[in-house]
Amino acid sequence: MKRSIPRRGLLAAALLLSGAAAWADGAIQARDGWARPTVAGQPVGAGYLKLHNTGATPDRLLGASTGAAERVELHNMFMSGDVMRMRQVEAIDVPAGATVELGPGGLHLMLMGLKAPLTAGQRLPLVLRFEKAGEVKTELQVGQRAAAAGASAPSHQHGHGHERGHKH
Ligand SMILES: [Cu+2]
Repeated sequence: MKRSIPRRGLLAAALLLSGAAAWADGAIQARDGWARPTVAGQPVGAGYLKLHNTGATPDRLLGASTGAAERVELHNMFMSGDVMRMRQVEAIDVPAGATVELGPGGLHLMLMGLKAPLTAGQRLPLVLRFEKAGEVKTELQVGQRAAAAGASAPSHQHGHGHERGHKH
């Protein structure tokens, strides 16, 4: 079973503008983490955040973990004809001096094997693992960030029975 997302989702992602919060100290900084609420029985959730590399060398996000899920995968979305699909990626590059945004319609954290539904207002501690920076701790706030930005975000965009087609 594959579910698809209308192309419209791309526009929604483009409307998500960055906030004004200050970055914390450290070569790699993470902020504005959030995750979509899920319903009972939904096995996976999606998490988003911004990564900023203040250092002079490129780094890569290799993985993440949270107590809320059995494991966290790095995913990207891509267009296949008129529908959007997702696949697992090995790492997410964070070039020197760059900010990389994980958001709806693009790169995201896939929370696999949720232990309980994610409910609005929850804060999920998250540990990011970078090739050079090592572990960076942050959190995901559960809520509807996309809706707050005026987008008609699909409420269940990661309900796919996960594709077998991971290419790695
Ligand atoms: Cu995904």
